[in-house]
Amino acid sequence: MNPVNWLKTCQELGQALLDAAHGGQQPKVLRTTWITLVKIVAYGLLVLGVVTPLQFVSGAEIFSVHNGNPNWSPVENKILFSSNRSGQSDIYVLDVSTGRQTRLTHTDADEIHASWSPDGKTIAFDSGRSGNMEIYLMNPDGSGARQLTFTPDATELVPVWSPDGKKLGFNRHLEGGFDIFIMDADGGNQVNLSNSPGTDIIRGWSPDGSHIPFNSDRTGNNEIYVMAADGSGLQQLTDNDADDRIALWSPTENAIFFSSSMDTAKGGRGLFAIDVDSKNLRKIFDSEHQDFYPVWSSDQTTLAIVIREGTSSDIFEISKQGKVIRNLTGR
Ligand SMILES: [Ca+2]
Ligand SMILES: [Ca+2]
Ligand SMILES: [Ca+2]
Repeated sequence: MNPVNWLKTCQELGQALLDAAHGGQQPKVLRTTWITLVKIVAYGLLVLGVVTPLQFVSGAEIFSVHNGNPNWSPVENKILFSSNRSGQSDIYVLDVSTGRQTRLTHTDADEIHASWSPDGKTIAFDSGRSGNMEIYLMNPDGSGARQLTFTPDATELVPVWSPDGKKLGFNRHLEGGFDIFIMDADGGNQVNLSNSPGTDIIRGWSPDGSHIPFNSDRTGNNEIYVMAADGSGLQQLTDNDADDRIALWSPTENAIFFSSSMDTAKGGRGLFAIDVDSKNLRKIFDSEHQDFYPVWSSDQTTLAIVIREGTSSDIFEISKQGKVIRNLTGR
């Protein structure tokens, strides 16, 4: 590979990494590439005498345990999430009432994002078990996995169910970035909805299924957008220099909740809500750390969020008023 192509590949993988990195884990192939790049840079600093050998060795610990990517069941008090506690990423389910955590996938590959079907009877998830990230379905106990996408040359991430349970939205990495696709729940009729330069990422649908909120860096900076579920009627909601991503529609108001680096107390990331019609913006939550993933509970009374502190992350339950209730995944 010539240096120009190598650099381009690194840039694409770096972008893919950023878009996978929202408080969860990165696909193993991306993480491996990222670690290799970090090692090359670290070795250069070591040779130049900028870092000591001890600092060089401890750099291996920069990827520690992440619990992230929560998805609250629409019908039960249970949260799907991903964790790399076994050495690579798997899907777990947390019973919020008892605190019991159960591992659902048992592969050497990464499973990162999972989503309950509206009736709670099927889980959609992404996995690298075929050698490349694809979209799968499984039963709520982790049995009966079936593959929906078959693209050895493309990365698919973050399957999310439409509210009627008939469609799945997901992100597919094509030349130049991720695009938002929808398909039937059996994998048929795959359509590219965003079809734009840059990276577009879906995390969920509007509660009535008519619209899709998403983030896109098509202007050169991540902003929050909304489009109709057929891809028409594109509307840009945020316009700022901050990194805005992880757009999730509130079930209780006509507003999109998201994570942003704008106007945060300690220069990290906070959670915000923007009204779809008026574009009025308000801050929901701002810890001293990096805050991601404002996911509503099934009874719409609390939220599960991800707080990343340093190099690890956990899932916390917070009140609607932005008060931390408890750490759901911390030991
Ligand atoms: Ca795994
Ligand atoms: Ca694929
Ligand atoms: Ca922005």
